[in-house]
Amino acid sequence: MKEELLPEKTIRNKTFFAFIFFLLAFATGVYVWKLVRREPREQGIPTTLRKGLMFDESLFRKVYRQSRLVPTYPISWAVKKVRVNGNLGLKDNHVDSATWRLKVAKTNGDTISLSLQDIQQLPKTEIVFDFKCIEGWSQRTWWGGVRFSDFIRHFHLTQEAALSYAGLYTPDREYYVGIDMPSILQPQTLLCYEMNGKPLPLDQGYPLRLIIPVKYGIKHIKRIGTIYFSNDRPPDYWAERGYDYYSGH
Ligand SMILES: Nc1nc2c(c(=O)[nH]1)N[C@H]1C(S)=C(S)[C@@H](COP(=O)(O)O)O[C@H]1N2
Ligand SMILES: [Mo]
Repeated sequence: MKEELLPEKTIRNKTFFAFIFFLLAFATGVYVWKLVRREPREQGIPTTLRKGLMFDESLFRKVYRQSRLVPTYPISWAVKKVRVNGNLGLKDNHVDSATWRLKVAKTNGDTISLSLQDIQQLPKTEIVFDFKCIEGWSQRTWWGGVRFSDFIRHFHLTQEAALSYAGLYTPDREYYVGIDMPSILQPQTLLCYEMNGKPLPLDQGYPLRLIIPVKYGIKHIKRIGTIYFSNDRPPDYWAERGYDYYSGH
């Protein structure tokens, strides 16, 4: 049988068109990149890229289920020496557990003031999980405290929990986070007062911090002063500096 060879001219034409196509694709890529770079910036990020991040985030929220639990481990698997990271809002080294109060702003305008004992009289929950920081490290650590959802029920904050977000800040308001309600009500989220079976060290948020295993470290605010609730996104220290507001993993 005679082989059907493509005529030389056809091959030359095809090569030529492939080359032109490649050139156009490359030029388009460079052009789009230049446009994006010239765009106004939102928190230092060009708006188009920012929109990409927002899209990722909304997708994440849709996929997320409140019932999703992070893996947990036996206490003996927890590290003994827990890393300290971030000290915003922790300047005061003289926190007195006798006079310290957690303030909870209710939707009717009232503020309730709770002592450490008020919180510790609720059932204690302990967890060992992989604490992950966005800087790229993770540590298997052991924490104890009150389930946030138990706290809501015990102090009759059901109207508050019907809103979309909880906001938390340190007594000096230097560090603050906003958390979507499904994540803060997830059963592994703790108002935490113990680490490795002992009261929290000062630099780890004494007397009370948030442990929220479904989120990265930035959301685990140390030394909570005030908790409030709202349908608008509460301000968030690291989201204001360009990090993902949701910060789930
Ligand atoms: N008040 C306060 N809480 C904070 C921070 C901070 O700077 N100030 N840093 C966050 C970050 S980025 C991480 S990774 C964790 C670290 O918690 P650890 O010091 O107990 O390891 O705390 C979070 N909570
Ligand atoms: Mo972090």
